[in-house]
Amino acid sequence: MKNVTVGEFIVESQNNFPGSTGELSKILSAIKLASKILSHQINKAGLAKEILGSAGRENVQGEDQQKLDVFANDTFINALSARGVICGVASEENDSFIAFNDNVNNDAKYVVLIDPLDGSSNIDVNVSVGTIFSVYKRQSKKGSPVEMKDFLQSGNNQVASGYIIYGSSTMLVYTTGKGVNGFTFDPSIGVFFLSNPDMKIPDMGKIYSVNEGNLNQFKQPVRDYISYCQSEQNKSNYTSRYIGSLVADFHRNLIKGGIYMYPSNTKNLNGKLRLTYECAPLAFLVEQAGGRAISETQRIMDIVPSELHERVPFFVGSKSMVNHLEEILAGESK
Ligand code: AHM
Ligand code: MG
Repeated sequence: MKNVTVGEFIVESQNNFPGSTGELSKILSAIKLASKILSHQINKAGLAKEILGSAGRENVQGEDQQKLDVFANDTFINALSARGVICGVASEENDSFIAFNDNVNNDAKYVVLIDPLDGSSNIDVNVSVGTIFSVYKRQSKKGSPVEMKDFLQSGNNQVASGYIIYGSSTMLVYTTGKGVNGFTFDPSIGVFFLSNPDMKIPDMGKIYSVNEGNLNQFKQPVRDYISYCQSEQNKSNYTSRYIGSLVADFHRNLIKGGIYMYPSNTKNLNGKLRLTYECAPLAFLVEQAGGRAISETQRIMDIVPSELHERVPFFVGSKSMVNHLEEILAGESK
């Protein structure tokens, strides 16, 4: 197979859109650059003790920030602002959005939402972590300061979304609304190569992924679905896999087929995951790969966030599995 780099692929895809200004390509290339820097840090985390552990402060959701959370956040924001191609960014690690109000960025038409380092509590034990991002066109007037409404758009408005998984190898997987493509990083030459063209999630899989430690706190329909997967009659059709790192769980299920669930529970009425930084980008991507993503009541992509750090119950994966769960949630099936 011809070795296509992500840079070549981005340029080739841009040529398929006559009149394209190349701004989206520059955003993707800024994300690519930041991910290489972060990948390098993550890979040597076990050796460089000064980058492991807590940063000694909490983020807006009251979660302990790791030093690598802070490093990842700064790296992505600096890479994105330096290219002058977005007018603002909202990050899971910041209280509010950051407006890039200098002359170069203010004329830009895109904003980025990002979870710079998802699953960072897994870093200290050498388990895969990830970055999740999405790109939207601003709603406010070009040239004016970016506004909250630019970041609170329904997932349907996404122009691009994707993730980077820092696993046994580092991969960048993204969509611009024309299918999903995956690129694997070759650290010896510092380049991402196209390794998984036109990714499709199997319509049905064997894997269900959920934190079963919370089982007794889930609503009855979700418990019914899990019981169905565990039942004697289904024991050879289903198996459980849960890493506790969303990108890694999602990536495995995308390739093998499966369903990932973070339901509401009695402690967290909207679950744990964030609509804007985690659920909407993965929903766009999974739909582009032929899968589905829903909350307990609706399609994730249709939800208009009312605040930046909004949480939502999240069920994502193979179409037939999500359809089945949806029927149980709606009381139409057992
Ligand atoms: P984070 O954004 O603070 O890293 O939290 C999100 C992570 C996901 O990666 C993962 O799927 C989930 O939290 C695991 O939560 P739990 O430990 O409750 O199962
Ligand atoms: Mg996260």
